[in-house]
Amino acid sequence: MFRKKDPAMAARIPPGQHLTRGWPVLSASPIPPFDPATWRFRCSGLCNGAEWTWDEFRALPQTSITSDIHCVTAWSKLDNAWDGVLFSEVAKRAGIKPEATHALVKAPYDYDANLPIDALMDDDVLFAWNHDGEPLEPKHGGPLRLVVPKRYFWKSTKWANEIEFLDHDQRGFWEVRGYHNDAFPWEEQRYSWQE
Ligand SMILES: Nc1nc2c(c(=O)[nH]1)N[C@H]1C(S)=C(S)[C@@H](COP(=O)(O)O)O[C@H]1N2
Ligand SMILES: [Mo]
Repeated sequence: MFRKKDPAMAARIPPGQHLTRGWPVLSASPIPPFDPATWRFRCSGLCNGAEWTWDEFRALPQTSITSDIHCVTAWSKLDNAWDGVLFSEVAKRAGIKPEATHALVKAPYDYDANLPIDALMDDDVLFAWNHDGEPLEPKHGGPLRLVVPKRYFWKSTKWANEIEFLDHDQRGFWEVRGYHNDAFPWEEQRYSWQE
């Protein structure tokens, strides 16, 4: 039910945000085709290197996390149940090197989003294949998307298929187009001019 005036829920809505019904779709590209036979997830840059097929990736240890979504276009959606694998688990298996301080999480059509490794290693950051118990719909990033609950939702790369580990920060798709590098919703870090 949509309970706009529930104080406990209101306390979970950052400044300038409102609750949405449903789940809006925001995509800067078409939906990439997904073929489980040819799909690969790769780790590049400052790590030993890794590559998983879809079946191999799905066999990684599963975690379930419920978290809130805050999109910079001002909608928030509470209590999303995600199943997937922790970013930290993937990074560990890829043999992340100590020099890695940042990463870009990438998708087809040149989408990427940058974050510090510390942020990505948080225990609520995962690559999700299910939402509310159902396989993630292609329009929402299926088969696999990153979920970073503590940042605006553009940091949560849909159709994620690569992590590039870096020893410096490098702005991603929206971060070079006028959006904030850090993107904390509770600080309303929306635009790069605020930095
Ligand atoms: N690959 C990719 N990931 C993306 C985007 C995109 O255009 N391409 N849009 C981002 C933005 S701006 C938001 S708000 C969320 C939207 O996710 P949704 O469409 O599932 O609501 O995905 C983020 N991840
Ligand atoms: Mo967004």
